[in-house]
Amino acid sequence: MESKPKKLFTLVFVYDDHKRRLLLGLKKRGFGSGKYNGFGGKVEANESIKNAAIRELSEECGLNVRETAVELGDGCDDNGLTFSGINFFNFVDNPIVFEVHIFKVAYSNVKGIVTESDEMRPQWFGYDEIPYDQMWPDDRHWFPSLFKKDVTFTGCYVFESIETDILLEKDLREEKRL
Ligand code: 6OG
Repeated sequence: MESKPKKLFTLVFVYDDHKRRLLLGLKKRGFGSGKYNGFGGKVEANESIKNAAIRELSEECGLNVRETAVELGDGCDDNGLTFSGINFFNFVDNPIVFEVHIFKVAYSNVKGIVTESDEMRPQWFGYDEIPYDQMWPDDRHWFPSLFKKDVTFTGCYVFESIETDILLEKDLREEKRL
């Protein structure tokens, strides 16, 4: 995997501890269509990973991070965005590895109205009702780490093919948040 070139992606999860619910989007088209996921996409040239995360969140579900966070959580930055981890996705038949940078943000730290976009249909799910059967198979492996306050994680996942959901290998490491 190390020898393959990598392409940068972002993924943002909006959580609401007050109502114990998580916002996911049903991908309507393209890669991963029919699956629920966070909001994200490719990092563009000359764009920071964080700015790409903020842009994709806004484009795909209408929510914008605040200039100044109102609720400060562990590891959250001025906008309320918390870096949570990085997943590497290697599809055996694909020459490029996906490097996905994952963030979370409290619902109190975003503005705007949750809005369906061409790409995503947003939907809230209770923390105990995450629809893993309609998500990428890697998600149930690293999701628990996403919700731990004191760790960040690095996941490495090998899929049989870019066309199928067959997960061949998985590896997850947690690091203590500084
Ligand atoms: P666009 O095609 O929308 O970017 N992504 C994955 N997310 C999960 N949970 N599991 C995977 O396992 C994934 N592979 C890619 C990264 C695609 C979006 O989908 C994410 C991006 O946010 C294979 O531009």
